[in-house]
Amino acid sequence: MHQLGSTRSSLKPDHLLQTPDTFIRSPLPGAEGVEFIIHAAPQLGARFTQMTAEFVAGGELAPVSAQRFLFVLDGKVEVKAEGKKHILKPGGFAYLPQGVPHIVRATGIARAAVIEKAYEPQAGTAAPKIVIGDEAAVRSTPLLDDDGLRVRALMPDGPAYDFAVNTLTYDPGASLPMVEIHMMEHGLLMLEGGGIYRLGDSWYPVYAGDFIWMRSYCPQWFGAIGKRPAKYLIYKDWRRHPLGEQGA
Ligand code: UGY
Ligand code: MN
Repeated sequence: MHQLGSTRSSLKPDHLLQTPDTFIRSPLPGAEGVEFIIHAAPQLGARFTQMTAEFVAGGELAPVSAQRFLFVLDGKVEVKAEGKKHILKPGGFAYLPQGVPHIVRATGIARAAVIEKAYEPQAGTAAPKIVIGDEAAVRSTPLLDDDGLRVRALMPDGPAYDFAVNTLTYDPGASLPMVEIHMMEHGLLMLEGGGIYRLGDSWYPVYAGDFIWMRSYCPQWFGAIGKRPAKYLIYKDWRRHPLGEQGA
């Protein structure tokens, strides 16, 4: 249906709200049977890429020179690495360190969030390891003692890992306890429910399916509204000195 030029999507210097009505699909070299919605990329000002990969049966991602994180949204995706095969269902996730050869292939129609980031090595830390998991099996912790806002950390929390991916689940009416302003940038995919997101000096209604990019220091706050919990998947760069490796 024609929206006569209106959309909830908004691009500002410190954030992007990208709603499904504005998604454009594109192919990428070497990926067969996959279309990509490229949400965040260096062309936007981001230091990582975040895409939604839409697979037909047998669709396969191309190799990448960066670290890769995968979170299955629909269908089944097979990940082969280090001689093992893993089948990921919705909520299943995989972290593939930079330089680890792997195959990501859908066994039927499937969708997955894909995050890629160049690894920032840190002298004296062990190399990161492959992670395979299921979001539902990850123990949640309340954010700052608020039982209405639960965080699940999908990446290990060691110095080897230079980014985090978490899910945040808000009961209706729960909110971030403060307006955050921080150095880390975010890529965020709304998975369930909705609410109001403050980004910079703007307040937006947001729903499942929306994508948000927040530049470093973008003021941010979220409150969940509705009859069911709101949940999002959120990436942030993490555990690295802003001026690059120090003390080497
Ligand atoms: O981890 C975070 O910075 C997270 N609390 N930010 C957010 O939800 N916008
Ligand atoms: Mn934040």
